[in-house]
Amino acid sequence: KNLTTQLANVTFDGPLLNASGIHCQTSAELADLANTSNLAGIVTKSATLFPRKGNENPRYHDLPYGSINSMGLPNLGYPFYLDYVQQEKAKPTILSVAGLSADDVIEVLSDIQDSKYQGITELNLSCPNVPGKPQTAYDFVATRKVLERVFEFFTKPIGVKLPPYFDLVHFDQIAAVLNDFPITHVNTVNSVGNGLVVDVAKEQVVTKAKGGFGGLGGAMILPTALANVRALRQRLNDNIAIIGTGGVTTGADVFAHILCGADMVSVGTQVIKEGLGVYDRLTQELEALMTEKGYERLADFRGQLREL
Ligand code: RRO
Repeated sequence: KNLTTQLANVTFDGPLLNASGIHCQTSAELADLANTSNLAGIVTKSATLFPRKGNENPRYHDLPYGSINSMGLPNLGYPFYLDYVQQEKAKPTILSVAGLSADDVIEVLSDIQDSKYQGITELNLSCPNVPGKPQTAYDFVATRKVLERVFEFFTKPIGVKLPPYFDLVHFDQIAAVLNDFPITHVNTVNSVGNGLVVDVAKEQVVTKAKGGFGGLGGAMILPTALANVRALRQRLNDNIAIIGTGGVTTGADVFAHILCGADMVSVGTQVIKEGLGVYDRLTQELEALMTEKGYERLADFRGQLREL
């Protein structure tokens, strides 16, 4: 099989990535990803202007049907990750950055622009877990404003990480904004923000920050993720690639993301549940399914979802 796929100026050996935030915060974790077979590229933990410890524990909780997290953007600060992506040679990287303000974003991206890094950057406009900070990409005016500022000076490949949308009008609105800018890709979806998991035995929440409200991931969000990949593929310019993220637990789920139009697919919660061996299993399952269906390459079925 030929599972190669393209994003911006980069060819990846296969479709699978780690979801940002998953096993990608420290040098040791990033080294593990470099050594993980069938992981075609590495996405770094969203990095901010200054290092952050993140929210108080507990801040990640495993569920039978997924996960809830309220990490609060813990990271080593963007210079660490910018240095890392310039060292890493084993596989392509995507440098994820986030800001607590538009000014922070511009400062971080200015340094990336001035650096030697020629790889892909991804601007996270959708972190749900910083107390007092809304998810930027739910504000279409604010999103347009920050992208206008970015593209006044930024000439390297850059995409955006989006939150899930739940109304067709919102897909129209975000696509209308994004189609006005030379972004390389969108990564959809971030966790489903501000869910609330209730431990009935204890009569309490399961994560500490924000009164227990946190981002949902894993199997329970697969239909939401697929809807976002599909709806954005139907609305975005052809030259904007899509990374499908959300709810992948099997090779069939990877196939479904690609069928909805994803160029690449990233895996989060299931890596925490199963370990880094998940990428081998997903690849075997995807290839078996492709064989069964008579497909040789991802382009044979990408975006080909049928309607009734
Ligand atoms: O660190 C987090 O709490 C976090 C981030 Br930045 C994000 O983008 N998505 C998420 O589920 N958690």
